[in-house]
Amino acid sequence: MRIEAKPYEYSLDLGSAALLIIDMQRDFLEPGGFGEMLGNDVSQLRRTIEPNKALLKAWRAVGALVIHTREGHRPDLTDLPPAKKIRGRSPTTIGDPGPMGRILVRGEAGHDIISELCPAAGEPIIDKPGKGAFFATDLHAILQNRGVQQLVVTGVTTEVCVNTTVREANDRGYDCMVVSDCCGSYFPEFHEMGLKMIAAQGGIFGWVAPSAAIIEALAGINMMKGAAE
Ligand code: TIU
Repeated sequence: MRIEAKPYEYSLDLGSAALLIIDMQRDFLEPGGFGEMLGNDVSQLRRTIEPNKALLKAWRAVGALVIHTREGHRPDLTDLPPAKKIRGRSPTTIGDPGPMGRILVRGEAGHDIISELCPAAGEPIIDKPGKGAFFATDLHAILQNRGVQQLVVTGVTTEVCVNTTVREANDRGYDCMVVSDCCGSYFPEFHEMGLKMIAAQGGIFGWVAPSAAIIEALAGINMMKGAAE
């Protein structure tokens, strides 16, 4: 399956591909959450919800693997590096009571994935303590066990957790395609540069494509499946 992408077309093989949705969590995206509390404009992230919903629906329809991630920590904060706790000098930091429970703590409401993209039964959820989804998680093992070599990556934020994860994946040998309108940053210029950094130098970290190009290709598969049934 050929997808129009930057820097050149991506050859998607659904049998060895996973859709990896990064950190679409209430604390980052919802008004009144941790992200907004820090003064960020959550509308920059919320514009990714509808494209993610559409891509997720199309991806599920062809029966390919979906994996979700969440950034957060153990309730006792034993996996929270002191440097991460104090960085930013904010009066409210990770583990403190926030607008939607304790901030970025597993099991709290704000740590949950937004209802629009709620994981379905059987879709692995990776709880990660860092920005990259490979650090201190079993993501690589899960991908290896499922024979995954290609990652279609969406989520927030483009320049932080999406970029970090794609760089980690690239070094582990995965071919990543980042979905431009399904990623977002609180800072539009970082989003734009974050995408450019992926596809620069002949695809130094991977490919970038809009969701419409992927959904169109997936629709073609569903049409063929429908005709065969
Ligand atoms: N998921 C993710 O990107 N975590 C962040 O902390 N992002 C920020 O942009 N702060």
